[in-house]
Amino acid sequence: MPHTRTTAEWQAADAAHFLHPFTDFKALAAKGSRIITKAEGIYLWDSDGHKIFDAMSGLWCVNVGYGQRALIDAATRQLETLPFYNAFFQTATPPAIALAEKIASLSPPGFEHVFFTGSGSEGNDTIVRMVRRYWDLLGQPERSVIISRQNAYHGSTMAGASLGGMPDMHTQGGLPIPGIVHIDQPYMVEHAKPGESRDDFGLRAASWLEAKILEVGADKVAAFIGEPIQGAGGVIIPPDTYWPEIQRICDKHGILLVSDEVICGFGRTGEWFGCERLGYKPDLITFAKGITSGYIPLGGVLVGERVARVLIDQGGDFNHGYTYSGHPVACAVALANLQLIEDLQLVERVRDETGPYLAKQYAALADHPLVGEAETCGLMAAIRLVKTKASGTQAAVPFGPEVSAGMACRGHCFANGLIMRAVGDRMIIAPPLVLTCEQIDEMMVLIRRCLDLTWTDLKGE
Ligand code: PXG
Repeated sequence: MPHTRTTAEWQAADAAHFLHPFTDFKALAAKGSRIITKAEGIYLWDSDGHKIFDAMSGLWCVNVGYGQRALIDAATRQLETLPFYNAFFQTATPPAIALAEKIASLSPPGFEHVFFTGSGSEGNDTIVRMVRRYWDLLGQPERSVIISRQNAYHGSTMAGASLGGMPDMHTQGGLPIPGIVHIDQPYMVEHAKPGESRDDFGLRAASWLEAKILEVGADKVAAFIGEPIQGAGGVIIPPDTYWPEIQRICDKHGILLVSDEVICGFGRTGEWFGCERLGYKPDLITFAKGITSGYIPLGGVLVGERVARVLIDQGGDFNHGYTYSGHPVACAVALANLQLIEDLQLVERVRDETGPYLAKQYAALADHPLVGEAETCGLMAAIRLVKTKASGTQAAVPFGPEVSAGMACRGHCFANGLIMRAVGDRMIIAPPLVLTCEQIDEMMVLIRRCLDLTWTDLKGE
């Protein structure tokens, strides 16, 4: 689309007509949106011509970076051949079939079937209906409760937001829906006891699942759902002991384990799926975002054989699906995207090269006076901003609620051409997987500059 208007004109039209997601409409209308007009590689440009380093991959999704010709050509070819046909009424299109086959070939062993949706939220709605249907078919309809975690993000539909553990979402619209309960997140800063080791904390945090199962009654619990690493909650990386123990508890009680890989899937952690990196074997996997690198909306559920066999062999009709389940253009783009991830060896690069390099650079941030912890896993990372650093046995002191350190830092990032997200006092990144080590160096210069500017602002607080 030609950029025929000035920034002020775009902002005026935006304020007059466009209600943005997760936004205070009035405040944004008064301030004016930032208008992004083009992108290439890992960079964006705004309507005033500023170049911006996109350390968030759009919204955790542009894994192959912007401007990839293979994806653009795949979309164009498919639009010309068959822009749409549905997958209802005993029909299918070649891209949807080929993509289901491809995803099954990339997934951990035991996954052969894929259900397509238009987004991650729809994927998690599908999970709710599918796990309940599974237990119905096994003659245990009372097994309908799904256990999730505080501060999880699983989407914004009624079921997605209910599975999520964001209090600000639950206070609007009568959520959560019935049959969804939450346990605490495995976040040491909030929940560790003084002197507790990381491994011990991981086991204790997993034990909260067993306590909840016993409270609800194991014969009433259908599934547990979690993100391998909580993304929108602030890149909370659990201890290594956490997920294997969660797996053991689910197995012990026969409960389905669901891995929401909307962020962690397709290379983000240095494996194709986050569960492989964190050491567990789920029964179901939700995916979206990185499947098309965000070039076009697509999501879905990978269904492991335990559930698939029951749905297929005993299920009859599964009365669920979307107009865009298996959209041919989205599937064609996804196929080109996965091919590119393989050709560029992005998963291996994140695992062996850029992920370890980022980890080293983040470890070096420990000397900064604002940095409580700086942690990474593959190409996702978080810095916790603190008022006073830990010393000896003394824990770090966080900023009080009156100081918004994260917002202050985010403001400096905006002004310095870097997109880094603030979640409370956690500054988080998830850059495109095509990032090179030289570009990590370039990003670290920007991050340090923004931390220094934030420190200058806040050191008197
Ligand atoms: N699960 C996870 C783990 C997600 O991160 C969804 C499901 C929902 O996907 P859709 O495609 O319906 O948006 C997500 C989405 C943020 C932010 O502020 C994160 C997401 C979406 C919007 C904002 O970090 N993740």
